[in-house]
Amino acid sequence: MKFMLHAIAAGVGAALIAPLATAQETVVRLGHVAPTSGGIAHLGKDNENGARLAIEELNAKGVTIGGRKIRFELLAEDDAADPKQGTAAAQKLVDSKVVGVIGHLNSGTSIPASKIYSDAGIPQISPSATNPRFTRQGYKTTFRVVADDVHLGGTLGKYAVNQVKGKSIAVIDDRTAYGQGVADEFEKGVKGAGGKIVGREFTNDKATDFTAILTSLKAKKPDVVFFGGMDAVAGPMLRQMKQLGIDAKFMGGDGICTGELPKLAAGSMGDGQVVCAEAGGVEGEAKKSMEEFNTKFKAKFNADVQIYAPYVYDAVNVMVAAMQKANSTEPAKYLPVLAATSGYKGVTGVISFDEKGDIRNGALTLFTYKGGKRDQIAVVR
Ligand code: ABU
Repeated sequence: MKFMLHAIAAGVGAALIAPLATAQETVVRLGHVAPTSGGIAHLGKDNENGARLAIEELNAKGVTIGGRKIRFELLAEDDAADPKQGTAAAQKLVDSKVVGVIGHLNSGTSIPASKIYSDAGIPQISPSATNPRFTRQGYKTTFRVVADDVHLGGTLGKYAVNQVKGKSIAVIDDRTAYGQGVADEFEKGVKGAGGKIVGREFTNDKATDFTAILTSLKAKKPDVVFFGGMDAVAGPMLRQMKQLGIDAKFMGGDGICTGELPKLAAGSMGDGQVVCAEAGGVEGEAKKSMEEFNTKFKAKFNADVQIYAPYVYDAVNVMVAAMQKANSTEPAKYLPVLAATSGYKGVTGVISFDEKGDIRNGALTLFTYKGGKRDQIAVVR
């Protein structure tokens, strides 16, 4: 009788009546935004799959908040890494009444979208946007679970001078919020460590021909070339460096530090030639949970993690943990609890947010590539 009343109250026809347990579930929508089309679609899909895995597990486990059984629904949007499409996707999610957003992947989309989420009071956690501006706009709704470009670029700049022993360092960026920002921080790090920048060039995030800028840099005889940008551009750039006979180490931030880079470089990367950094990482005992995640991810999606899927997975879970602690899925109620997150143990390490919404004590993992695979050098803080 209870079952029938519930179904009738819900206005559901008899033929469509679902079992009581399902009928009593409350659907709570979470948004995810990343570029699932365009040059870095492989990274967008990697991020989106991290969110899908987290939500599937939460629904399978069963989450009760405020006395209601919750079924999380993922609204996944493609922003094509384009700032305008990023704000359109953000507005669409707000209009769809999501209670939280994981994303966007890029700094260039996360930053403009953050105003829309802030105006709507909706918490946003980026798993991968590293431009420092993202969390420095004074918005209470903006969080990230990775280190920023000040840390990333600065560390790589010092590393280029002190460990790689670069004597003449060239810098290229793709003029995006991320690429230009991380290249600027790298340059500061090089200079701070007493190193010399012999040239600075730029391209864009859709370019495929770098002959002019590489020829100009070749004349300056760089022993290190740093690229601020993403793997889809770095791969062809490495190929053209080889064709032009530029025998230099190639460095970059997290945007190039992906599983896909060797394929994109199509056999033109020497072992140990590339040095890059993921804007997070785990060491010691904590590596086990990351490895377990990677195995689970591969079994489910028949694909290796590219880079940020586990950070997306943690971002979803840290958001839901705040809802559980606040005993509410209402953004206004769980937002202060999310902001106070401290010591949350995720697969990517311990997550605590500072007053800006940045991760405290964020790690970096330096990698090179050997035999076409990422090879960890060190985790640094
Ligand atoms: N952090 C690299 C990729 C995303 C971005 O910040 O644009």
